[in-house]
Amino acid sequence: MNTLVPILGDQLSPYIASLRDLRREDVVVLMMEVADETTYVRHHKQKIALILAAMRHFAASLAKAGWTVDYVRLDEPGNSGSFTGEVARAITRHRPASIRIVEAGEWRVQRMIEGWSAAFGLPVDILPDDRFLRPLPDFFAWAASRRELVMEHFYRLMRRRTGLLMQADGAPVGGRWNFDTDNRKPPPADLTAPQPMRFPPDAVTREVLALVERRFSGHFGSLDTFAWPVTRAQAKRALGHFVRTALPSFGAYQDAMVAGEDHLFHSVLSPAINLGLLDPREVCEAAVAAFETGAAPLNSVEGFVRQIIGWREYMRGLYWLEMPEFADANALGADRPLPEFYWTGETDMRCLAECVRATRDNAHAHHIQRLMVLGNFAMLAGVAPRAIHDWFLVVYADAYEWVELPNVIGMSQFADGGRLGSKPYAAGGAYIDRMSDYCSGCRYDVKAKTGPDACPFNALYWDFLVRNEAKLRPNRRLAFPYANWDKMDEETRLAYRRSATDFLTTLEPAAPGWAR
Ligand code: FAD
Ligand code: DLZ
Ligand code: SF4
Repeated sequence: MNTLVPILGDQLSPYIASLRDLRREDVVVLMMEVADETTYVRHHKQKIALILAAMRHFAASLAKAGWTVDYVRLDEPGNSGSFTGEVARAITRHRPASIRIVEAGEWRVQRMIEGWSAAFGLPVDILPDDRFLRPLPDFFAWAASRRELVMEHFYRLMRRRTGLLMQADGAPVGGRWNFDTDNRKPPPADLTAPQPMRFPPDAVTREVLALVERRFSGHFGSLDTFAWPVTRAQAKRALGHFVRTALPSFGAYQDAMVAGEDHLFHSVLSPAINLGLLDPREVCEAAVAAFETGAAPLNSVEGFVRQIIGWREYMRGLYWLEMPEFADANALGADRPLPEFYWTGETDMRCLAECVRATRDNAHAHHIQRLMVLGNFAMLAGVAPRAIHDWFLVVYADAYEWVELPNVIGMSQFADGGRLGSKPYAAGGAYIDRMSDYCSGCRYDVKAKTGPDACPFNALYWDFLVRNEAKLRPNRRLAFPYANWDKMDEETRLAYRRSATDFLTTLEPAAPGWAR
């Protein structure tokens, strides 16, 4: 009598619920490298390599701990190419009495798993993923009790629930929930940042890198700089390094962007957290410990904890609340194809060229690059949400639909019509100029408003507001920009609209086949 325990590629946690309370002799763990997962979008090469390398290391660590692991490699003869096909083959090999699995991170895979009991005639125990701090039923109950979903309210609930940065009397440590006034500083001219810890590939990872280069040579991105942590031990070292070197300045420069400084003071831990190599709780606790010993200031530690117990949990809850309709949301009716430069980086707009370059080299970009440059441009230009969603899902090593989709469709594109955020994150060139050093080396003039040499973000911003006036003018949080538009004379308005149209007609649509 045994139990088959499939462990998916983003479930690489030694404390995963599916292995808990089982005797090693009663279990066969199944891990599957399958073509369907490596190609459902044409992931960045580093993303595939990271997942497969981490899976192989994790399987070895389970085997060392005494578990029986049946590991199916991508190029193994007979590999059916899908999770369901591999579970079927494993059933014929092991004749289990039941299957036990932790729920999938993605809707698509979860639907697949829900079909297994009927398909195989076996009991399938699907366990909640308790690596997240907020169980989904609790999130749904919270959402049902609210007229509006406000992240800040959810975050405060999570602070109280976890006790992180809370005083015994129930007040937040430092007397405030939010240190935004100390944060979001523009970068000073001489700002340099520590580099994240790099892990040279070992023999197992080098074998995976060769496989990826062979099978996925046409996919976006470069493998040259691959140095991700691929084991829990490495990820814990990367966490310690971040807390010591970057966390103290995390808050102040959270929203800054500097050409050539690809990571600034960000942790670059999202791939390890999303894979399961690091537990979100331990990541927060390490940051809080740094505050308690005086090694990092409260504004940085609070800002960092907010991202994890606030935004990360909120996004995941929203994903499961809104799927599957979420994936097709297009509240603003945007339909432009993705511009080709998102894949090539070939554009005169230095901010975009630099963010695409970092994305290609590192399979990573930090939040403000994703939101206020790459996402903002797509929204202002009216790119179809599906097209930009596909791009984001492909290009980042941390991209899984449960977190990518709400960030893209909800936060960055306003395609959910404001379910997630009360107003679009739309900005002209002045914002990018204030928060980065990109504009000084750009062929466009950020101060110029219209004409062929003016920063395209400036005219696109107004064009976006006017194009979407029927839907956006009633939004009270946009009263100020619409009032400014109303004050402009007809000639200025026409110049903005003409500049935007002229620019948009120069955009080359992406060749088919980059993403799917
Ligand atoms: P840090 O700045 O060091 O933040 C610490 C941690 O907080 C991150 O590791 C992450 O776990 C969490 N976090 C921070 N912001 C968010 C957020 N908005 N949503 C969820 N978690 C957050 N994050 C992903 O993990 N996968 C994605 O595919 C993804 N796609 C995004 C797409 C867009 C358009 C935007 C605007 C954001 C996206 N994010 C995504 C959120 C965020 O940008 C990344 O989590 C962050 O840049 C990862 O880098 P880091 O580890 O250095 O983060
Ligand atoms: C993203 C991904 C890739 C590229 N390859 C695999 C794989 O070969 N095997 C696997 O178990 N998981 C892979 N993944 C991650 C899965 O897509 C992930 O488990 C789902 O997104 C979770 O629903
Ligand atoms: Fe980007 Fe405009 Fe600045 Fe150029 S001038 S870097 S396009 S914001």
